[in-house]
Amino acid sequence: IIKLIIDDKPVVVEQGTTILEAAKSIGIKIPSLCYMKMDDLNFENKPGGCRVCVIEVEGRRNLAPACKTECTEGMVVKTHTVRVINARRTVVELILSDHPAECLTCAKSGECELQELAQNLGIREIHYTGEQSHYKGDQSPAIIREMDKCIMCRRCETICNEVQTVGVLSAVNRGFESVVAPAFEMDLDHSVCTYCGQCVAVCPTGALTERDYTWKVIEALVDPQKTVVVQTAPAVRAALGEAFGMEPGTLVTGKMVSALKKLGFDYVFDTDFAADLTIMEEGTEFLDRLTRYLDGDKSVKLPILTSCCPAWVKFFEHQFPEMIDIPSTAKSPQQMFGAIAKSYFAKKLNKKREDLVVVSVMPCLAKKYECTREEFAINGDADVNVSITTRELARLIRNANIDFASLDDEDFDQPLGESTGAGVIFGTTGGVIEAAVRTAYELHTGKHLEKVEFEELRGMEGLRKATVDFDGMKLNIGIAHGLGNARKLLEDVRAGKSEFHAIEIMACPGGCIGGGGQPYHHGNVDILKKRQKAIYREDAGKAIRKSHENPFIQELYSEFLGRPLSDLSHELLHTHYFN
Ligand code: HC0
Ligand code: SF4
Repeated sequence: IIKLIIDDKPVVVEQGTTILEAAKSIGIKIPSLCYMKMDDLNFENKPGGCRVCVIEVEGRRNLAPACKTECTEGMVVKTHTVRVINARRTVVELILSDHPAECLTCAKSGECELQELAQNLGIREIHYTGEQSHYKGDQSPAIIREMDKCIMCRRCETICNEVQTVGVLSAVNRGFESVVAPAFEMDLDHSVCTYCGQCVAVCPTGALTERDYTWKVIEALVDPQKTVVVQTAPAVRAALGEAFGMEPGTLVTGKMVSALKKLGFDYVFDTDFAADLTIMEEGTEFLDRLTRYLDGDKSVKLPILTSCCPAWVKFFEHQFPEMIDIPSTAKSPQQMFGAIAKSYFAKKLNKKREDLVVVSVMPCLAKKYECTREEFAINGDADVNVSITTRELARLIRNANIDFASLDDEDFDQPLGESTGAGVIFGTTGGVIEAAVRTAYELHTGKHLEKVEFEELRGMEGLRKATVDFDGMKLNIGIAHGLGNARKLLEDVRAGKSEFHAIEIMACPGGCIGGGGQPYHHGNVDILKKRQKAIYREDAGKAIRKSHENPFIQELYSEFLGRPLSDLSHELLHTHYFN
């Protein structure tokens, strides 16, 4: 235990604590730019490069970076002396001297950590001039890289390498030429990038942003020939409010529906409906595989892996190509929705599939890429035409001058807008498998499931396991979020050491609530936890909480699909993977 004084306040900390963390523990915020830490998610970036967090330690001649300096007994620290502030201003001015002055039009304006810092330090003039460096950027279907705006904080590199273990981004070249890029500075879409968007989620500036498709949506909305249908992902409702200044964890489902109707969508539907449909297909597939496996059928493999997260799908296609027969063949809810909207629903409207534009609102960047995959189109007409993020929806709402906070709640349209609590919890890590268990239990045992909450499947631990009792049959379930954690489970499967019957994997830390398209969390994991709680609240408030009890899902099967895994279900709702 170590005692020290920071800005005249006494602090007691454990050995090894940095001054930055010690100050934070007593409510003193030392500004930083490269430093970011998210405890529960195993993410820490502290290259000590930017020097914005410098502080003064009594008795020491030089200023010290708070993120790299450990507390020692009796230390006296000042975090905001004139000397410190002047040093910070110099540092930030130097960074700005090699940064494009494009704040007025930058996608990150208003949420840029560099901009905020410059404002807080009162910088009105840059005293350092000279030629600015220029780097190659690129545009993929999901992510835009504008490397002139990169400040070499290395957060993207750390999250891509250490948390996601994808390893696409690293610093190349030296000195003034150095830049964070894929190997050989190739474009992201030629690399093994999964489009998880976690690099975008932690980028402090506008160097990494989502590819914005809001104009594509507006074009569709004003086209009188088109019927425009929108679907909203489970995690969006638990975060959209933040973009309008609401507390993290505020549920805005009804206001979101209302805003979408005001924007002019012809039908406002719910991806959660398709999540229920996914459970019907994936749950049945699981039970089928399990029964055959238990009967000794050697051609059947377990565990089954969930397949609804497109970044995860891209990850295993690149990294575990010999195992592409293990994940469920069920399409993701986004894609199931598109396929049903452009067949079953188009038919109900008496329209051709090309007359419909399907827009999805997702917390995710990889969904932008998923909907462009060839197998999800017929004759060049994609099942889902445009995918926008929670942040882009917020922009559309502001664009249209809608006062979000004062909107009344409205209900989704029918029939593709009705969902159960099981569909809602897809938005958080552990939710997909919990939803699957609720349905698989009843289908397998023929018994009524009294308690639908499976606490053992919930939480924020990166890797979790639980055993669920199916009336005497013990099912081992694994859960991973973050691709590095997924890799660990997959390596066990490859080595034949996996103890699991079923595994849920989500690429983003926290699951979709932590998606790369959500309002920026700026490293605050509490925000993710609040969103997670909100998701479980929405589930608890639903009258129906098991996917197979959704009356509109039942109708879809009786009117159209027949039964789960029928020929038509296979054609519309299942897919295959590529290596
Ligand atoms: Fe998700 Fe989904 S739960 S991936 O995180 O499965 O993006 O929210 O929409 O498709 O439903 C994202 C969220 C979805 C899909 C669903 C799944
Ligand atoms: Fe890495 Fe994900 Fe960013 Fe791609 S999107 S570079 S995989 S962090």
